[in-house]
Amino acid sequence: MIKKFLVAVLFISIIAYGSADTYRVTITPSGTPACTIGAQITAECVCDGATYTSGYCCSGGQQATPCTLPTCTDQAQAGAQCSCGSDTCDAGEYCCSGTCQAGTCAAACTETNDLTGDGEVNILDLIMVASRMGSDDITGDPNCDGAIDINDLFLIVNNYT
Ligand SMILES: [Ca+2]
Ligand SMILES: [Ca+2]
Repeated sequence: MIKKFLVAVLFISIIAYGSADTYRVTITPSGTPACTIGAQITAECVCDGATYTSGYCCSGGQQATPCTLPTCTDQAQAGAQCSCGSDTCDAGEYCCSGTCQAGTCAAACTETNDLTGDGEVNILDLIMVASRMGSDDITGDPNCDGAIDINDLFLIVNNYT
């Protein structure tokens, strides 16, 4: 009876394994989930082949102290905890020139009437402003005051090349 059951299980396992790749998930034979590498262990998980409930799961295995954090990509959202200059960003935060913040890094506004950067102030720059009127899109803000308004249009017109 047990033998038949085991054969059946084996048979089903082979079929499931061979036919449905999508069912394959990263779990260990015991069913314990794998720890997130680089993260603090808050629930039972498997790190480098062993099960832990505390400490940190680092690339070299579990340890009591925090792992050496990877360096964040500057001006980008952190996918996992990382080092941003002297600051440490959590996953989801943005690393902006050495400081972590919740929102996207503010792009620097450069005062210029040549918004398109083609060396001329012409209809294309006027369109850049006109199409962004009323917004706070700095790509259409020649005087960098944070508002795209009639003054910006005049700036372009008055500096037309
Ligand atoms: Ca231009
Ligand atoms: Ca403006």
